[in-house]
Amino acid sequence: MIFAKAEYLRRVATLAFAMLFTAFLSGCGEETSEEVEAALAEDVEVWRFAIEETAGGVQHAYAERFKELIEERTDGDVRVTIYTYGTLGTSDHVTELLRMGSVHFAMASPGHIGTVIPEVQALLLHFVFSDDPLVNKRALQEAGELRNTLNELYDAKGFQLLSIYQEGWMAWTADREIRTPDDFQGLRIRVMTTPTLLAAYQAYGAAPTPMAYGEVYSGLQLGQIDAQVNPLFAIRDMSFYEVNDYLIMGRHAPFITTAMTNRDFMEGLSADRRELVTQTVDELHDYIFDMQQQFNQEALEDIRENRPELNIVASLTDEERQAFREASLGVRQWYIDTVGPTGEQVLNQLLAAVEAAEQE
Ligand code: 6CS
Repeated sequence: MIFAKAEYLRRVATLAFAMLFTAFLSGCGEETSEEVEAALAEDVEVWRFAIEETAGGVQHAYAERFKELIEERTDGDVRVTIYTYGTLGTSDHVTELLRMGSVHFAMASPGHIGTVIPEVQALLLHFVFSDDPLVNKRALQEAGELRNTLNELYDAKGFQLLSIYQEGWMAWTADREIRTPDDFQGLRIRVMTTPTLLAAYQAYGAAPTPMAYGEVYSGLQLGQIDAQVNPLFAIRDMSFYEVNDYLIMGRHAPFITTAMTNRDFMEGLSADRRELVTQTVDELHDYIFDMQQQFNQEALEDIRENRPELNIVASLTDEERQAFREASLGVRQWYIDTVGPTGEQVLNQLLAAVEAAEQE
């Protein structure tokens, strides 16, 4: 009951914030983006693309390439403006702005959009993906049953799902070494905002704390939390390695995100433009897979160089990972019980897609 009230208040606050930004974006407020002003003066169509990460990260690389290709292929008739993390608020705000049509494209990680589309939380469960990122890439790229179900779920909320891709293995930074689920006992680990992530870490005995991305650094610095979990490039870009003494690569889950557009906006485009968007995001699969690999490799090197005294566990042993795998299995049932039959369907379709990709 208390949770329901807190969730209601959170949603009201998000909506109020999004309405404020919509006024700002539609020109009632003072438009600050020089790029948008120039585009309006030239009578160019502006597509707004909001991402959940800072400049230089994986989502930024995706949005930049999308911008480059769209502008080139429309001979400059379309200008894509990218809004990096923070400029339009948190991930929840960005999702609301997309729903309202104030931005046209956005990234939505299941760890956040799972509060709006609960079924997508299947992508957050630990040890459901392959140990091989290339297998996961194939599984997510396939236009199979999983994709059809997710398409419908996004559509029902006013979105169109464009792409699902990996951003690299999740890694833990903490105030202690983590090698067994026992090491998580009482650990206040920051997680993204969806309930499945709370359940995932409670299963290890931790005390997970949902928090917005932008608050994690100060949360660690001020001792409000002891740990957090993100891919290496994000740990570097957000400087989390400065405020935790341990970095542990558990390879328990890849960080997955989704690219989406406002459904009405997409339907309002000409058939050619719709095809252009679809074709462009399809092409970006290979590009972003290579980029995230490169970003994460470079990030580990940068982190080592910037903080040589950081304790790095580059890989848990197979036995250590097996203990986490076993501790995580009960969360699948929790997810099914909480999310319901469509959630179960999504989980089964995901497991089947990974299995099929593994066989290829
Ligand atoms: O931890 C988070 O909240 C964020 N992490 C990444 C890597 N991307 C976006 C997400 O919001």
